[in-house]
Amino acid sequence: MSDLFGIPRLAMVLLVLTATTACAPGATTQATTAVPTVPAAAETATATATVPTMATPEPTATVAPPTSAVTPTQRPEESARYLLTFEATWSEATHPTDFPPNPHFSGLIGATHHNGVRLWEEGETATPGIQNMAETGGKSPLDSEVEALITEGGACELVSGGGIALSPGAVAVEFTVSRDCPLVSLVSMIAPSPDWFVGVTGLSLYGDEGWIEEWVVDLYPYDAGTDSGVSYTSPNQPTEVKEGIHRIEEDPLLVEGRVPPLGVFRFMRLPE
Ligand SMILES: [Ca+2]
Repeated sequence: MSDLFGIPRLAMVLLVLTATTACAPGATTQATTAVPTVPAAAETATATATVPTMATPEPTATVAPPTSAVTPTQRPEESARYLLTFEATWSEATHPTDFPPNPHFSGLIGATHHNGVRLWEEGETATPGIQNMAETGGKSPLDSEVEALITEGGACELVSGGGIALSPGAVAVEFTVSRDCPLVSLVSMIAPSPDWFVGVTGLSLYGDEGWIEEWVVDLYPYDAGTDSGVSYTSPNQPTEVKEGIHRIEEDPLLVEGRVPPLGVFRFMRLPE
C-alpha cells in the first residue's frame, strides 16, 4: 500500500515536514508571549505606586477597641467584694451624629444573682422594670423586680448606684458576690434617648480559677424594644408590639460603619 487514506506517501512526508515546520513558528509565538514581561513589570510599578492607598485602612484596624481583659485569680473564697467603675466616654467626639444636649446616664441599677436568673437578655422582651429604666432612667419597678427575685431566692443583692450627670464622666458602686450569687447584672439608661441603655447581664465574676481580679467590659448600646423613637430626642413613640431587646447597629450611633462603645464597666476585686 503506497497510499494511506488515499494520500500518497510523499504527500505524507510533506505533511509531517509541514507539521514540524509549524512547530517552529510555535516556539516563536512562545517567545512573543514572553514579551509581555515588560508591560507586566510596568504594572508592578503601577501597583507599587498605589501601595500607600492600600496601606491606609491599617490605622482603622488598629483603632479597634481592645477586647475585654480577664485576669483570673486562684483564691476560691466564698464571696468577693467588687468596685465597679462606670467610665463613660460617650461624647460628640465618639458619636457625632445628632449628638444631644445634656448627655448623661441614669443611676446604676441591678443585682447579684444565681446562674439561672436574668434581669434582661438580648432577644427577650423587656420587663416593665427594664422598660422604665431604658425610657426614663427610673430605678422602679426594676428595684421591685430584684427584691422579688431576692425573696424567691434567685438573687442575693440589689445593686444601686449613682448616675453620670454629664458624659464623659465616671461613677462607682460596690457590691458583694458569693458562690451562691456569682453573677452580676447592671444597667444604665443612655439619656436622652427613646429606650436605649448600656449594661451587662449575667456576668459571672467567678471564673475557672476563682474570683476574677479585674474585668473591663466594653459598653455597646442596646434598644429595649419598647419605644420606636429614632434619635436621642425623639418624642415618645411607644412600640405597639414590643420588640426583643437588641444591640443598636444604626444611626445615630453609627460611626463609619460601626457603633463604637459608649464607655466601659471596670470590675475590680477589692482586697479582703
Ligand atoms: Ca427602641
